[in-house]
Amino acid sequence: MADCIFCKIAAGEIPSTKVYEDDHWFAFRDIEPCAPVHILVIPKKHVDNILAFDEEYNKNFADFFLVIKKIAEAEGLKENGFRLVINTGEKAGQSVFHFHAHIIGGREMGWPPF
Ligand code: DGP
Repeated sequence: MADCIFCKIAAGEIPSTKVYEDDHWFAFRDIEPCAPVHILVIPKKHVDNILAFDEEYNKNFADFFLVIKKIAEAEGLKENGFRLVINTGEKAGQSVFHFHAHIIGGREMGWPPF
C-alpha cells in the first residue's frame, strides 16, 4: 500500500534489521526496543489490523504462529518464553496501521501489561 512505512520496509525500500523473511512474512527489529529482544512480524500483504480481516484475508495467516515459533527459537527465547503483543486500534496503542505482532523477550515481564 502506498505510504505505508511497513510495506516499504517489507519491500526493502526503507532499511531495517531483518531477522526473518519468507514468501508471506517479514520480521525485523523494532527501532525502539523495550526488551533485549523486540521483533516486529508483519505480513507482506497489507492489512491495517485484525479489525480489517475477512475470511479471505485470514487464509494468509495459516502459518502465523509457526513463523512466530521459528523466530522465537532462533532468538533463543524457548527456555524463558516471550510475550506476543498485537496492538489493535489507536486507543490500544497501535501507531502503525499495517498489522504487526511484537515478539518481546529476554527479560522478566509483569502482568497486567499497563
Ligand atoms: P505499535 O505501537 O504497536 O503500532 O508499534 C509500532 C512499532 O513500530 C513501535 O514499537 C516502533 C516501531 N517502528 C515504527 N517505525 C519504525 C521503523 O521505521 N523501523 C523500525 N524498525 N521500527 C519502527
